[in-house]
Amino acid sequence: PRLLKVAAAQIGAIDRKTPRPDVLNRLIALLDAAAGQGVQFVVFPEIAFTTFFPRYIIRDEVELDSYYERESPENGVVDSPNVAPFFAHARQLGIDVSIGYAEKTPEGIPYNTSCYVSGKSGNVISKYRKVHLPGTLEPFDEDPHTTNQLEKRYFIPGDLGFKAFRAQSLVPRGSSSPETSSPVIGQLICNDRRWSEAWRVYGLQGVEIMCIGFNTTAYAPQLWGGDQSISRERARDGAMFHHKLVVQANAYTNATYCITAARAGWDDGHFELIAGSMIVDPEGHIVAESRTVDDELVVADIDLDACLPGKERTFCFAKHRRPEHYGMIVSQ
Ligand code: CDT
Repeated sequence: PRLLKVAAAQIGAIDRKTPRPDVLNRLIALLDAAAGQGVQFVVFPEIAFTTFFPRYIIRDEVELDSYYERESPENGVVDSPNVAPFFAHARQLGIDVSIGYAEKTPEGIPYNTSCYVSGKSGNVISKYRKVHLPGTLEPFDEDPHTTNQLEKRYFIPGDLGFKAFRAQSLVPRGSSSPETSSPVIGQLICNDRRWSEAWRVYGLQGVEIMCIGFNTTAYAPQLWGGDQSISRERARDGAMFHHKLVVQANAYTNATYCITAARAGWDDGHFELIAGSMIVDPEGHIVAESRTVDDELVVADIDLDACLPGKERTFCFAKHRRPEHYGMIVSQ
């Protein structure tokens, strides 16, 4: 067996005006809770250090710029005082983390990004920039209570593709050879999880743990299509159903574990985000999930070797895939 203890760190409500140090302290408290339980790796949500700002039309450039992070040229880690103590703490505890943030490159290009940082070295081992940006460029209206989804306005689509990597800093218990026993990791961000093409590209690279942070609006009929008169309860249930459906199904068809971490709860008292932080096994079963919409750590012991039956039998790509018939997927 290749045993690891892993966690999803769910983060509850963050308002537009919540002070940044408050969020930082909550993230650090979740790291401490993880260390207390012997967790080796924690997945945090998409845009974890602030509220989910793409829901607002923000015309004040200073406020807008305050949501983006710049990276240190030395080791790729975000070095702003609002963020750096998080990475320093993870390193102190020796915990690997995957966490999302709004990135601004030195050239000023904005991406919705997630980095994987080693708890041993404190270095960024890999980085992913969200490919599938949902929503619209223009707001539906200027009503401050309207849930907009303006990611196409505030980010450009990621340019790094879907690059799996072996996290050699994450060594299964009892193993002495990180080169062969450490997990193959993939990262997706929120809306990406609805696109099976993205999962398959990771599946083809032998992914064993898919990490997905998300902010999923519970009630936004103008975004989710279909029934415009849907009740809040039915909309919330539907959003949760589709979240679980895509994660469980794609974990199964790619024979991989998946750790999903939600930004959840009621931001500003009226923007509701679903919870649904969970750890899903390579057969598609949920092995642990959140019970609240608040800050919460979801922990599980996993055995990476549980990916083998799916990869060697039902979904042995070398034996059963028929790529000669899949051309339309990349030509259109
Ligand atoms: N953050 C994010 O990507 N949220 C989207 C909402 C989609 S709106 C149609 C999601 O897929 O959960």
